[in-house]
Amino acid sequence: MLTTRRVLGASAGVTAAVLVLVTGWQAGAAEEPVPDQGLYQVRGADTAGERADVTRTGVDVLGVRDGAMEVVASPSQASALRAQGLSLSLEGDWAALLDQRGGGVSARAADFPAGDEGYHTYDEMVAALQAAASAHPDITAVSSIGSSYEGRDIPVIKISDNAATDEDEPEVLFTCNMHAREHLTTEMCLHIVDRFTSGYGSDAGVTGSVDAKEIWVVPSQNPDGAEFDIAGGEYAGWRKNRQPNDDGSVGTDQNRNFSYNWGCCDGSSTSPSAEDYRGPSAASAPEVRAVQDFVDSRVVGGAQQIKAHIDFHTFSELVLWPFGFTYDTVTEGMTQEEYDRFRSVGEEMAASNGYTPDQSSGLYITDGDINDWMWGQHKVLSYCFEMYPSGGGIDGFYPPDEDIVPQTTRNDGAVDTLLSNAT
Ligand code: GEM
Ligand code: CA
Ligand code: CA
Ligand code: ZN
Repeated sequence: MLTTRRVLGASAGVTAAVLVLVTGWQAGAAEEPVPDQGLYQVRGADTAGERADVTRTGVDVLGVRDGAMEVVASPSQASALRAQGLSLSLEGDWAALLDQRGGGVSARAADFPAGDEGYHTYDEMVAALQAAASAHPDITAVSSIGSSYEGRDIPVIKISDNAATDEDEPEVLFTCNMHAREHLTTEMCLHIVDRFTSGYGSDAGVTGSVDAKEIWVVPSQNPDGAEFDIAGGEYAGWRKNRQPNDDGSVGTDQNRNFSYNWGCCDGSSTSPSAEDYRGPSAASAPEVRAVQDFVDSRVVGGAQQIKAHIDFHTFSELVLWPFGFTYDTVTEGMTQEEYDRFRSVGEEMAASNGYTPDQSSGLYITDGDINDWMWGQHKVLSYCFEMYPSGGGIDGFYPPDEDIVPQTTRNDGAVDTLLSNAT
C-alpha cells in the first residue's frame, strides 16, 4: 500500500507549527504553589509527533496554533512534559481562572454568567430552532437525531425549498457543540440557521443555496455537557459528555468515540478520567450513536446524500481535514486526488476566514474523530473548523458575547464555499 507521508519541513509554510510562546518557566523562580490544574504554555513540541506525545500525557489540550500550545496539566503531568524535554510557563490556576471568568452568578440558575447572556442555553437553542421553523415553515423542518445520555433531545433542522419533501438535491451537514465548553460553536450553527432562513427570498446567494441544496444543522451534539458547563451560572471548563464511567469518573470524549479506526493509533486515551477518553467501545456515547445513525440514514438508494460537512470547535482558528489517525496524506481510504481536493477546498475556506489550513494530524494524531468517520465511512467532504480566538487560555473557550456576531459571520464565505463544493 503506497502512502505519502506529509513532509513536515522547517519551511515557513508549515502551519500550526507549535513553536509556542516562550514565556519561560524560570527555574528557581520564586516558588509559587503549583496548582492542581495549572494552565501552561508549552515550548519545544516542534513536530506533530511531539505534539501527539504531549496529548498522550493525558493533559487537556486547549488550543494549538503557531506559537502557542496551551494545556491544563496536573503537577505530575507537568513533570512528565518537562521529562520530555519541553519547557513550561505557568499561566495560572485553571480553577481560579474559571471562577474569575465566571463573573457574577447569573440571574437564572441555568443561564450563562452575567454579561454572557447572549449565548443560548439548551432551552434557548431549542426555542430558536422552533422560532425559525414557525417563521419559515415552507423551507424548514425540525426533527430529532436522538437523545443524550441524560435524555435531552438532540434536535436537527433541515433548511431547503419544499423542506417536507426529500428532494434529489445535494445535502450538507453542519454540526456544533460536540465539546461542552465550546459554546461559540452553538452560536455558529444558530447563525447558519438564521442566515439561511431570514435571508431566503431577499439574498440571492442564500436563496440559491436553499433552493439547490438540503442543509442540515445540529446546533448541539452535547446538550448534557453544555448545560453542566454553565450550571449554577459559573463555567466548569467541561469538554466531554456526561456519561458515567466504571471508575466513578464522568464523560466520554465524543471526538474520540466515532467508529472509524476507533482507538487504532494512540490518538485517544483509555483512561476514563482523561479529557480525550475514547469510551469503552466505538459509538458507546449515545450522542455519537445519534450522529452516526442520522448520517447512516441519509444513505438513500445506496448513495450517501450528504456531500459535505463542517464540525465546529473552538479554539485556534484552523481549517482541518482528514485523516487525523495518520500523518500520511495518501493511504487506504484517501487517494492523492481526494487529498488534493480536501486541501484545495480547505485552503479556499481558510483564505476567506483567515484561519490556518492543515491536515488534522498535522496538529496531533486523533483516532475516532468525527471527520475521519464522515470521510472514511461515507466519503463526505468533512472538515473541522477551530474557531476564534487563536489562543488565550480561559478566554479561549469563553469569549465575551460581543464576539458572537463578528466571529460567526466571519465564516459566511467559508460556509458558502463548502455549499458550492457539495455536488
Ligand atoms: C480537537 S478537534 C479535532 C482536531 N483533529 C486533530 N487530529 N487534531 C480535538 O478533538 O481534540 C480540538 C477540539 O476539541 O477543539
Ligand atoms: Ca429542496
Ligand atoms: Ca435529499
Ligand atoms: Zn472541541
